[in-house]
Amino acid sequence: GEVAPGAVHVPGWLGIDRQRELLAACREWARPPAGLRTVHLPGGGTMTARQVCLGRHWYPYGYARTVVDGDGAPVKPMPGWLAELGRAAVRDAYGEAVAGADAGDSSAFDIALVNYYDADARMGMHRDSDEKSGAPVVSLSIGDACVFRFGNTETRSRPYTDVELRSGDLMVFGGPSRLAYHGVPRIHAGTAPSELGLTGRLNITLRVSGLD
Ligand code: MD5
Ligand code: FE
Repeated sequence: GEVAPGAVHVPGWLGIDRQRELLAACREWARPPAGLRTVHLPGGGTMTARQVCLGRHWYPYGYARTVVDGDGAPVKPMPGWLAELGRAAVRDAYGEAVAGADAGDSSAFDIALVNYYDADARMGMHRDSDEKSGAPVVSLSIGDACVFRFGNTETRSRPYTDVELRSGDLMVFGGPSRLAYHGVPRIHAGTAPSELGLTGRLNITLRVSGLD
C-alpha cells in the first residue's frame, strides 16, 4: 500500500526461496576483504547497524570505490541480477499509477547497501541525500521484523508514520518521498522465519548513484 506519495509498501514481495538466496549472497558479501564493517560517524560515535556495500562504498557522507574508512580494499561489484531485481521491484510497486510518484531513471541501479541489525541496533532519523540521482530507492527486508519510521521532508520529528516491516517486504521510496526523513527505532528480536536460520535483520537498499 501507499504509505505516502511515492512511498509504497509491498508486504511479502520476496518469497522464502528468494529470501534464502539473498541471505546466502549477503553472507558472501559480508566476508573480507571489503566485508561487513562498523560505520564510524564524524562526531566520534558509531552506527549500531553494521554495513557492507556493493558498487560504491558509502561513508559519512559520500561514496568511494574503495573502503576508505576500513581495510582499503576495492568495493565488491554490484551484480547484474541484483540491479535487475531492483527494476522489477520498482515496476511492481509502481505498477498501478501512484499519485505523485515519478519512477525516475531506475534503469541503472549501481549501488547496494546492506545493513545488518542485531536485536539492539537502531537507525536514527536521517535523509539519504548522497546520491546524485532522483531515482527511487528500493528497500528489501529479511529476518527479524522492525519498526520503520517514515517521517516528512521538513524535520526529523513528527509527523511520522510507523510501519512494521517483516521478512520479505519491499518498500520503494520515490518522487516526493525520496528525501523524507526516516529511521529504524526498534527491532522485534526473534521474529525471523525459522527456516532462514538468521538472528537479526538484514536490509538491502538498491540505489542509483548518479556518479560516473
Ligand atoms: C533500513 N536503511 O531499513 C533502511 C531502509 C539507510 C536506511 O535508511 O540509509 O541505509 S532504506 C529507507 C529509505 C531510503 C531512502 C529514502 C527513504 C527511506 N525515505 O525517503 O523514507 O536499513
Ligand atoms: Fe536511509
